Amino acid sequence: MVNAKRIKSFHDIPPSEGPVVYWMSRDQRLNDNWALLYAQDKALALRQPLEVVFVLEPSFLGATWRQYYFMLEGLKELELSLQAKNISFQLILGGTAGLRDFLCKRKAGFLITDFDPLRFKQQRLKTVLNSVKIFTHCVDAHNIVPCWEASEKLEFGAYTIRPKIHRKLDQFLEKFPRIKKHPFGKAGKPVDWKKAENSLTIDRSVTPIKNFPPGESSALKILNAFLSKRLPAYHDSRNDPCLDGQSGLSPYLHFGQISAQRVAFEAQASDARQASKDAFLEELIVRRELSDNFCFYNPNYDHVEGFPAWAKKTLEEHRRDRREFVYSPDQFEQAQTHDPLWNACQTEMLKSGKMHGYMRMYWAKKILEWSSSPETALSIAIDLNDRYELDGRDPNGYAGIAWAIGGVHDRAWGERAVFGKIRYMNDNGCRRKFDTAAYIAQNL
Ligand code: FAD
Ligand code: FO1
Repeated sequence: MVNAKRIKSFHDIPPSEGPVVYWMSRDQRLNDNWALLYAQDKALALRQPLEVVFVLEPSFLGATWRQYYFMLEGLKELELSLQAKNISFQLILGGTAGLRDFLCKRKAGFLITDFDPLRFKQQRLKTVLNSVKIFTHCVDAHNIVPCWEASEKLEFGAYTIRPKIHRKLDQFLEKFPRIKKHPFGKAGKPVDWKKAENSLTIDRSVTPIKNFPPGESSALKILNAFLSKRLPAYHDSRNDPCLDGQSGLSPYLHFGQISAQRVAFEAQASDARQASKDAFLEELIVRRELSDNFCFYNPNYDHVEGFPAWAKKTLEEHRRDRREFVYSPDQFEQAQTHDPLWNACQTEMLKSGKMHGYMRMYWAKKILEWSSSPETALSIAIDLNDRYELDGRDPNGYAGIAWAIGGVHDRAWGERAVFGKIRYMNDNGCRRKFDTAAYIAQNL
């Protein structure tokens, strides 16, 4: 049984005869997926087939071939693992209208989808609910403590959401049952992946990244390597971009190819020292869920209007400050600033598809410093992040950039030019923390 608090219900009408459809989007995996488990529970109780559908958008918030390739390869693996469980998997190419047609044609009786706080995804769900009268449930299969259970409002920072999450963690850190071989219906026709690829209207010049093999089974291998080799030293190494100290899981978490709850279980059970486990679980649970809270309760999560009042005021007061350097979006993109450290971060992102977490802060803050306005800086940072990072267009990205440029989840610091009271960072600070010359040499 799936915890009822993970579920939100729409359309107060009873399920009707017909297959149970799981509209998968954010949680692209077979295992440890509360939305899929819930859909199977319902299909078994109603003695109906279970059908998984994925609405493939021809373009999605600036994503390029780099991210689509990663996603499609993961979905190909998923199609096979669902088939082995006698669950059909369909890719829908006609957007939400295509989904509506599918639901009508299949005479679906119950629609289940996974939760996503992003505006585009919330809007897409509304469009479907307005166009088909079908019993619909939305399951938060991404967060450990469901977003609406963690908090009912926009939180100020990690310090306000942390106690709320910790209070409920035991309640939601439940063991996952396994998906069973489904006894009703049949696996269905194989997906035409070539047709799917050809339907995309994206920029293909940003190419896939070899170092991140896509899919659920690769995600597990990366998790296991992290647990045995890097988690023990995580507390000391995670903030040094010259060391390979982070988990490398963000692309897999972003596409839901691994569950954060599984990662948390395995990290808790590992024999790494407690300080490292605590530091990692703080990022994985508290910081990640804080980002979902930010996007869910603040529809302006990618606009300056979404910054806290004190930050908007101070940025306004410094709007006309003289900038020593002002770069165009192209100069930023091509890593052509005067600062080798910044150019190294940008190059790391262009080439590896994943900038080190510590450098992301420096990278975004310098975009604020060297742009003509906070609005321009925010838009450049989001565009570059979403174009090149494998984990881009994620609540973590919107929250991280809004933290760096707009003081979200932070407090006021000493006042200075351009930044006002927004926390400042410079290369001297970086030099005190790690070997910046080595990082530059690694990436330029
Ligand atoms: P690990 O250190 O191994 O952490 C494990 C997981 O914890 C991460 O995968 C992530 O889910 C979560 N996590 C870690 N740090 C944070 C954080 N600061 N905030 C929220 N969750 C966190 N993260 C993205 O997933 N996508 C983005 O597009 C993104 N853009 C960012 C932009 C800026 C300007 C900043 C400051 C941060 C951004 N982050 C983003 C957050 C963070 O830098 C990455 O999640 C992390 O570096 C991913 O690497 P990892 O999985 O190896 O991290
Ligand atoms: N979700 C979908 O339901 N359909 C898509 O076609 C799709 C494309 C896509 C491309 C890049 C990317 O980074 C994410 C994409 N997602 C898509 C959504 C993703 O699964 C996440 O749900 C959100 O980006 C973050 O919550």
